[in-house]
Amino acid sequence: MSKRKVAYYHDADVGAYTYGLGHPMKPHRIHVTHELVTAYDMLDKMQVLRPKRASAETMTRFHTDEYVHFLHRVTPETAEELTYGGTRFLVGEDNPAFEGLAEFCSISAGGSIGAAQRIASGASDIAINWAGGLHHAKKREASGFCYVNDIVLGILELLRTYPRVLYIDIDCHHGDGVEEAFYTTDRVMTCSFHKFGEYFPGTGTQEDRGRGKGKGYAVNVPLKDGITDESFQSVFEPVISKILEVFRPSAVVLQCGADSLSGDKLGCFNLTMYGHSHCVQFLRQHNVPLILLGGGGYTVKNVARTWAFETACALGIENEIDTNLPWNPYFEWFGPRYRLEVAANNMDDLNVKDGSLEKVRINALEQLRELGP
Ligand code: VJV
Ligand code: CA
Ligand code: ZN
Repeated sequence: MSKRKVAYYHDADVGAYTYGLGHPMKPHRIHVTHELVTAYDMLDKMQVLRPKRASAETMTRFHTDEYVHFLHRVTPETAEELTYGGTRFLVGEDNPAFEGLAEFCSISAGGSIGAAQRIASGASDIAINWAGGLHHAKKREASGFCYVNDIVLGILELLRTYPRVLYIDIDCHHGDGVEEAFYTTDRVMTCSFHKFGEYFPGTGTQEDRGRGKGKGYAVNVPLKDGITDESFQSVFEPVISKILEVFRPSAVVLQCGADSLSGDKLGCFNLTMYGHSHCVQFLRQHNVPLILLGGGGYTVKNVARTWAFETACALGIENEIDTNLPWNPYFEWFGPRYRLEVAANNMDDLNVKDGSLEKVRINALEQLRELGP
């Protein structure tokens, strides 16, 4: 398999930000991922770049001036007042006003915008930003641990060069912020795979397909608990193949949310590291300019393992990776097995029990057939 030029966006400070005690979202996982990528000697095989931090003005390409101004001004002390008692901009415990919030957002967004520029200029074939993928952020409001929508900003950057961009989201949650941003355009197709049914954010049925010119260009694949590698692949491959055929994207953005892995603290799927990474391998094979982003993922060790392995997949060296972890600063923490693996568990796959997976696949393919060639 031919080699790809891979750009890896990383800011050494990103792991130091914290959402607060007990909050499931831990930016530290990016730092642990980076330590594994380093220990596996991948850095000298890629273009390692520190993202230029996104300015407030850049953020307003998607967000309102008022909201961006708020993000740059708010502190833990002024949050109550500036959110009008938690009714505007930040609502509830999911999105605390933590110290360094605006800087954290500028690193995450800067990485995704940089990745888009790097791809569009042709300097790289694949660009990676594990600090990105914050798909719930809305135009005028934070949501689900996400404040600035780095994905929307990255796609807007790609649209300066490319006629059509495909967005794929394998995070366990629905990619609602990205879907909403491009709901009425036929230049961006969004496709989210997610748990649906009494689960955050509650959107993403197969009836939601886009509006106006965008009708048919939002694809939703609602799933149930316990989906395995085999089941996931049986819907991912045909749906994505059909999209590549009918939409012919000039570039692809893949949100690699790792809460779809088995054993995630918030997720409820049963994917192994290999099932998750298969999505990366599948798109790399198709030889289309590709951006890999992070997203959810709440069992930190498994997130780091999987994103490190997916970095190897981008480089095409996954077969040379020793599944016994090399020495690294977190080695002891990866015990008792010290391995690069995320195993499945014995939970039921509710998607196959009642034939719902087959229905969902047929439905999605039918929607895409209508776009024709
Ligand atoms: O389900 C919700 C919303 C509530 C209100 C707020 N409480 C805390 C939880 C229920 C209805 N929010 C989800 C948000 C999930 C975001 C996923 C983000 C991504 O992976 O898609 C992309 C990065 C939710 N699930 C679990 C929690 N919130 C949660 C939040 C906490 C927490 C424990 C669980 C916030 C603070 C603390 N503990 C201390
Ligand atoms: Ca998703
Ligand atoms: Zn998620």
